[in-house]
Amino acid sequence: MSEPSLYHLYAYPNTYSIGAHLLLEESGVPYCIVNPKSNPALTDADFYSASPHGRVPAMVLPNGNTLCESGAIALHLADTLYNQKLSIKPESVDRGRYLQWLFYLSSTLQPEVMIVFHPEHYFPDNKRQAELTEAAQTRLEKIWSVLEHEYSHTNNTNNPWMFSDGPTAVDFALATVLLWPECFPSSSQAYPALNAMLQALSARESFKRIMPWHQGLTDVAPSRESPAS
Ligand SMILES: N[C@@H](CCC(=O)N[C@@H](CS)C(=O)NCC(=O)O)C(=O)O
Repeated sequence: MSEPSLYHLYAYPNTYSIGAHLLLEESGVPYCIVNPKSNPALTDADFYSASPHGRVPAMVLPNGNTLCESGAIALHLADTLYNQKLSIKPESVDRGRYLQWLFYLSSTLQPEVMIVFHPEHYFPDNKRQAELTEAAQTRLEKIWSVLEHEYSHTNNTNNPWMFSDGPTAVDFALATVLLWPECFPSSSQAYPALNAMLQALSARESFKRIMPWHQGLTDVAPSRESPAS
């Protein structure tokens, strides 16, 4: 691949790439989407040097450094882009809580999501896969109630985001999973605050711009060639 002069996001539609894609869109930086399964210019060696497990999201930053793991990408982009508007700054009293929930999404929520989508990674037979999936769904219910409590507890009625000054990387990372009906029962009345956050996100231009590709409605992945004015 040629020398990076912009952010290259390795992404497949409707995956953990959504959070990073939203951050790039929101911040207005030049970026392009590289789908490792359909990009002839990308070698396996390039992709695996950025993502040792061959997973998305992964990135090549404009300085040529690579990055993988959705949580690390979210933290890094939010801290370095858009005047840190999508981050909780290190000096803020809320920084610890921000990190807590970012890590919670990767280390408590994500393992259950992985089981729901890929029980075959854990057991070969259908019966044990079904039992494991059922256990993961029960654990997801607990996770949704913890997050619902956090969103309803910390926000006033006019603010759907986790923090009071607007959306941050945490909201985008969480929304990625809320979009997956296999994991989150958005029709349930049990999670009004989480649904309100998802609704607020759906109204944003960044979301409207990227989701047709993630939803399979177009083959053209939205990218940005020059900085947004
Ligand atoms: N821990 C990783 C998980 C990423 C992940 O599992 N990505 C999936 C898509 S959501 C993937 O690339 N799967 C393709 C594969 O495993 O070959 C992260 O948070 O970035």
